This record gives sequence, C-alpha cells and structure tokens, in this order.
Amino acid sequence: MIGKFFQKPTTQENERVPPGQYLAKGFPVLTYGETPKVSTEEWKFRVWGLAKPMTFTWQEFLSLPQHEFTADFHCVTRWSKLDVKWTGIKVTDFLKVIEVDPKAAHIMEHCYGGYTTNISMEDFVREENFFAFKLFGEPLPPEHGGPMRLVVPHLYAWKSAKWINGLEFLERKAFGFWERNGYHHRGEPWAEERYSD
Ligand SMILES: Nc1nc2c(c(=O)[nH]1)N[C@H]1C(S)=C(S)[C@@H](COP(=O)(O)O)O[C@H]1N2
Ligand SMILES: [Mo]
Repeated sequence: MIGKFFQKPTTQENERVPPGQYLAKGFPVLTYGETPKVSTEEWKFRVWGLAKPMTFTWQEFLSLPQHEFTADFHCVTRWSKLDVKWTGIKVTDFLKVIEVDPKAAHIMEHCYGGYTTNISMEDFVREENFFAFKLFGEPLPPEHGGPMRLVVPHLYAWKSAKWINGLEFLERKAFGFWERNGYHHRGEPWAEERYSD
C-alpha cells in the first residue's frame, strides 16, 4: 500500500491515523458520479422538514461568522489526510439563525447532484463541524465540493457532503446514498464503523 499514493506516517502522526487507514499523498478526490458546477450566484441553501422552512443565498450564508479550521479527513476507502486547512462557517453558528423543532433528532444532508447522507442531530451539532468554502486559502475547488461543502471531522468523510444545498430535519433516522448501499449509519473511524451489519 505504501508507494505512489500512500505515505508512511511519522510516529507522531501515527496516533492520529485511525485503524486500517493510510496517509494519502496530496488530497484525493472521491466523488460518486459527475461533479456539479454551481456558481455562487445561483447557489441556494434550503432548510426544511422539522424546521421553519428557510432559503439562504450565498451572501446571506457568508454573512455568518467565518473561521479558519484545521481538521483531519478520513475516507472509508482507507485514505486519510491530516491537517487539512479550511475556511468556513460553524454549524453551531448556522443553527442560531434557523428554527429547528425540538423533535428533530436526525438530519438528511442534501446536495447539488442528488447525493444524500444522514447524520444524527447529536453528531451534527458539534462545535468542530463546519460548512467550508475555502481550502488551503483558495476558493473550494468544484471537485472538492465547491462552492460549499460540509465537513464533519469526527466521522468518515462520506458524511462531509460536497455541493451541499440543504438540510432536512427529521424525527427518525433515515438512510442516505451510501447508507442505503451497505455503509454504516454513523461511520466513526476510530471504531471502524465502515459497513452496516
Ligand atoms: N455530494 C457528494 N459529497 C460527497 C461525496 C460524493 O460523492 N458526493 N463523496 C464523499 C466521500 S466518500 C468522501 S471520502 C469525501 C471526499 O471528499 P474529497 O473529494 O474532497 O476528497 O466527500 C464525500 N462527500
Ligand atoms: Mo469516502
């Protein structure tokens, strides 16, 4: 596995690489299907389900507080990338400007292109989760989910929806694209929650 696409972690890095994962060289792109091309002018972000329906334009979304983030990234296909630098908006800040019904316990992430992935409210509201629109100081490239993606560092990266355009708040757990295709409903890398039983 070590060679062209993978590198050996240093002892220090090793502790940050979850079991069964290898450090990728560069930042691989992993997309199922086509890369949607979405301009910031046409970009819209919707909230619905067990929440007051709302729609945000790019300007409205970007008027929320912006922060720099450094996060590790773990794909279930066994590559990891440490210390990815992003600019974005905290999920907790976004949640302050929407009205979610207290009955909402799960969320379906929706994207341009039709990809979906589910996440529990508990996993979603963590302080370290964010919507990213810059990668290493540059506008987020389309192949990495630009103009806007979600990043959920503590779960496998298939939960980090690229081209995200909406959140559907739900009372009960539902399955997104990979979850319907045999992947774990939660996907915690340290517990190797790769596949559903
Ligand atoms: N909309 C959408 N989001 C997605 C995916 C996808 O195919 N479509 N792939 C997921 C998977 S499996 C991974 S590992 C990461 C990859 O992000 P990257 O291509 O920026 O490395 O995006 C996740 N988000
Ligand atoms: Mo992945």
